[in-house]
Amino acid sequence: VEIAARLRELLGPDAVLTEADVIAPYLTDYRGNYRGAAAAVVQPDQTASVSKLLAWCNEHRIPVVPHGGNTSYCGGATPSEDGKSIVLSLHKLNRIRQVDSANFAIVAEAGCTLATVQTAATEAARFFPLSLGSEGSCQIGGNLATNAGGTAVLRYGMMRDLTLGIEAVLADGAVYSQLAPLRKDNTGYDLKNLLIGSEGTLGVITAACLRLFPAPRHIATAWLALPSPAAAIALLALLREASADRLSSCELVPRVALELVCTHISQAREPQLAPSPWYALVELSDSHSDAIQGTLTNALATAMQQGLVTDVVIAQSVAQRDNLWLIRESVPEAQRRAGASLKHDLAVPVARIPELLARGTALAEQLVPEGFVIAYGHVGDGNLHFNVNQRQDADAEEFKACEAPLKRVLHDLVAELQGSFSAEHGIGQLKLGELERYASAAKLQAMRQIKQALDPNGILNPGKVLR
Ligand code: 2HG
Ligand code: ZN
Repeated sequence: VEIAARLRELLGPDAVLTEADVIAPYLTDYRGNYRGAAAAVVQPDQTASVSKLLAWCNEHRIPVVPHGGNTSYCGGATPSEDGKSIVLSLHKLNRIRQVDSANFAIVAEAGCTLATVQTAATEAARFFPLSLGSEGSCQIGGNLATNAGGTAVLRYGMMRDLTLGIEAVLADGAVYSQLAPLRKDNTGYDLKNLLIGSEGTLGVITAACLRLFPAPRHIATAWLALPSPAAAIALLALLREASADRLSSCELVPRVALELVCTHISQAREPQLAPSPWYALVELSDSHSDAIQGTLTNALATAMQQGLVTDVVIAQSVAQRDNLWLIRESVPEAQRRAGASLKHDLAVPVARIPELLARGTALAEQLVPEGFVIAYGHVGDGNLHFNVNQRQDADAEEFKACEAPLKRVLHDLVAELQGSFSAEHGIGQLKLGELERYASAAKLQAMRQIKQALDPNGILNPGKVLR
């Protein structure tokens, strides 16, 4: 009660929420895996208020848990159970401060949804390429905090690659601000790239200057049937070469994922091609030339001759393209509706994807008879969501008991293949132990020293990333 009263004095009465039913949504994660408690939820609408809040919390050693669109898969925005934390919701810091067409840049506050930023760029005849299934609800602050990836990384990179500058509040309330649209700035340590991906443990990002691109006016999208994951890797190289690297997406979808989407997502329409064990969604785009459609058609003819592709549907309208993307982006939701699942966000060097799939599937089938593998995703980036769903008639407890042993063998496998156990979903509280296990001693020590230097009182999102 006392903390809430002090916060109201500090930030104004409207910025502080304490009613149990109002704050409940901030205390649990999207997947329902974590449940926490908090002394209050605060919702400042200015960077200066975030600064005041952190200075006060630092002085009083009160933990602060930054909170965006709450779409974390790793419990990164859920407070601990002890009720001592303050949840800092950024949703009212939601202005587009500037769209700067000449510099191909946009300055957005942390609480803007990703879709808001995409739309603001489009209205200025520019393009912001980060694209995720949750783009209507996830927020730029969370995208930055987790270095989000998605379906256009292949061509445009992850959030780090798309950021020119940030404004962030450090643990003691100091405001670091570098929002100029500079492509080049070699003046000392890169605080921007240190804070991006730090999941709110080193500072709270309040705004960012993001890169924009020429709008892709010509887009060619196809849904392909493939005999194998190895064919997908060969196809990836063929399409990159044939299109002078204008391939923006290359997503792999197994037959079982398509079937789940067709069963559970009523708006999705199954593409009309011969049944196949694997499918790929590929997209080429060009800001200038409409020859891109012909480039795709010719490249796919070559791919068919080489046996890399067995059947093809090329989208003939925006509605058809939207349907293909709906299928891909609905896989997580279809999986959720189909029942419990064990998720692994794995990355390996692209050429090792077939080995990851073959060995990973054999391990999962052996260890989890109650489940079936549904591995899909950003094959062009070497990143697969290697998920295992519970079979309908299977025993829920037996399935759940497989979680730890399956995780161990899969993460050991990616370590052997020189990969990552967290490609794009972060560490949060879910993967703390995994980071401790797989990161080198040198890396862990440097990370702990950085944390100690920037947040000596440990108030910033404690229990996330590092213990
Ligand atoms: C995607 O690529 C998301 O669809 C979610 O990263 C993946 O649910 C998943 O495992
Ligand atoms: Zn993904």
